[in-house]
Amino acid sequence: MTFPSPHAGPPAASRLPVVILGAGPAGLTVGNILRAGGVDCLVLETESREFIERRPRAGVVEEWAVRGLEERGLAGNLTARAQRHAECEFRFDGRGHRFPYGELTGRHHWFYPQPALVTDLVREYADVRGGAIAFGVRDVRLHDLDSGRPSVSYTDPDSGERRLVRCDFVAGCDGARGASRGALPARARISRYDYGIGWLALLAEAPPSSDCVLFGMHPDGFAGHMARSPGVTRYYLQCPPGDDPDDWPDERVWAALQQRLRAADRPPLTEGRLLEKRVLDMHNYVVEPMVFGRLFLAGDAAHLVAPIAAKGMNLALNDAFLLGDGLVAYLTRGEATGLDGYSEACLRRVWDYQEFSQWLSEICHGASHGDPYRAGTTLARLRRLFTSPAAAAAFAEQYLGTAAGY
Ligand code: RFL
Repeated sequence: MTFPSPHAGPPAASRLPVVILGAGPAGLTVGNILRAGGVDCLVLETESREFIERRPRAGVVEEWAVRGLEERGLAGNLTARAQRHAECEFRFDGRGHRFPYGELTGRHHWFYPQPALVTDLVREYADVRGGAIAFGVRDVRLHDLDSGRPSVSYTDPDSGERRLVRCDFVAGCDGARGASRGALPARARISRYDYGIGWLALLAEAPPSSDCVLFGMHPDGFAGHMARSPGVTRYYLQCPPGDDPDDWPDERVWAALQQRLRAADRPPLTEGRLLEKRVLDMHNYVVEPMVFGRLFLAGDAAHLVAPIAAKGMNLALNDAFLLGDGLVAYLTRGEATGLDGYSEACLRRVWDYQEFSQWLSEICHGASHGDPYRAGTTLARLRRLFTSPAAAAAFAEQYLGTAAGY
């Protein structure tokens, strides 16, 4: 793919080099990279700033992603405040089995709530680097993506007027239900995988009950525990897809969590008020390629990975680094290599993480499938992590995303 030379001179008011859809981790990281590179852009976001700064989601950030943020001046608060984790624990056979992946690799995870990262990124973009951003926009539409002069239109929330912004590139970072996915042409290949299970995603106003991630493999179903902050902990409970969160009063939730994460050699969980209860129908998808004319997809707009292995935000950041750097190289120096290779470079890590999530899903859910054969092979996989150094090293590498190349 090649692009005509970027046009010279300052952009007119209704014309910008890049319009970014979505102020999530992907869009804000792209925006920050563009601003640091001296490229003008506009971020369009359907929600309010207050809303995106509070929306609870991810918390596990991989070390290479933190390094990428650091290199771009975006990790100051994260490295000062986030916890580091170098172990996880599998609970099965009524016991806790500690897995020291840090010891095996010399690497660790960072735990930093997604709303904290989004708050940092939006502050840096809008308040420090002077980036333009419009919150609360409505009815976002993409136009002429296959031409050299695409545009984006939207309704301004204050005036109710339609606005049109012409640009050179559209960065589609507006998540799983944004306008970018709605604008995909028929040639887009969308691969989807349904796990056939649900997860009740919970946020508890309670301190973490362990200093590491807990994976509970139980015949009743999977249960998970992940620290978010000293006072808030994320829990997951496997449930039927489409289950109603109202059928899960707090007492039922805590009884199931205590049961599925029980280990004779560990204290019971510390309980607290449940701040969030939502059922996720677990599925993954990948859009290929990730570029359609002048539309470059990044993050959940391009690929979704169920939160089993805590990979989604990390993939969004990887895309954003590659897209931000590629756009700056092209728009300031006319170098098209980064943009030309963007889709392929992203998709290698995307597919690797998709496969790992499937593999980990089998470990998490095999014991409760009701099929003794699957329960037997699941237990064999789990035990192998503690009996085979080669299997342990492979797991640690995939869990941390530290392979030498993707
Ligand atoms: P986001 O964060 O969804 O941001 C997209 C933004 O676009 C806005 N938007 C629009 N803007 C303009 N025009 C439109 N038409 C628009 N439509 C929507 C939205 O309001 C939003 O602000 O996508 P992005 O940037 O690609 O980031 C992806 C991550 O948010 C996602 O992958 C992670 O949250 C996934 N995930 C996890 N990932 C990890 O790496 N580690 C974790 O520990 C982890 N835990 C999780 C998770 C996702 C979860 N849920 C909610 C599915 C835990 C959970 C429960």
